Amino acid sequence: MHRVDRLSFKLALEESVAMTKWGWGLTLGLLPALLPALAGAASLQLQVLDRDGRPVEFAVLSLEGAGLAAQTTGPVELAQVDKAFVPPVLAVRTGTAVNFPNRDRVRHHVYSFSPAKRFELRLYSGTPAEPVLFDKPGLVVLGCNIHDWMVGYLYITDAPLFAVTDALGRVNFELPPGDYQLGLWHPSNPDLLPQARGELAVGAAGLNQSLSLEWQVAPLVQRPPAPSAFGQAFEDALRESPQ
Ligand SMILES: [Cu+2]
Repeated sequence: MHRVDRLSFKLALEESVAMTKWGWGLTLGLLPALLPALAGAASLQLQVLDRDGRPVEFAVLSLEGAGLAAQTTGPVELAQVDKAFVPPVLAVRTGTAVNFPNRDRVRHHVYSFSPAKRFELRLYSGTPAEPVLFDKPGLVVLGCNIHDWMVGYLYITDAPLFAVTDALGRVNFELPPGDYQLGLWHPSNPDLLPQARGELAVGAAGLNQSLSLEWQVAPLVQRPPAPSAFGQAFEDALRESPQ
């Protein structure tokens, strides 16, 4: 009895795999017709390096130019994990709502005093019921009232295309060949201001370009400062005192 059941289950499974394969073939065949805008897309690969040639992670690269359709952003989140903002840099389009889930067992109190968005999420656990709407372009620096060392950056942009560099300092855009104005922002930028990086001519064969910053970039760190001797003695005294 058991064996028969298993056999029929296996047959059903094989049938569904075959269906999936067939389904894929059909989908792939239809894709070019459904996405005419991407038919002539070229690949633009950019890599950001610092003065010493080290890859720069968490740089925001943005592109503007005629014929670029604005990319849509779905629901977005910027979490708190191990008492740090994750990711430490998030780029979103103007008008995006962002959730700030707290994945720690301690509570956080997230705030910003930046002109692009002043807000405060009072001491909380879990995910606040309402996301925060970022309706003006600009930079929003995030902090936590409880953990002074936590710092995060929300880069809000009107640019139709943008991306944040990975650990190798790289981003990759698929876009129609053309001329584009490139913008670059990173928390190490002087005065936290974005930089215009000139025009890029992307041909049908695509473009692979590296961009060098004129300064050194240290990795972003969100960790409590090492306790001083006094601080440590204070902590120890707290731990030993009867509650
Ligand atoms: Cu906190």
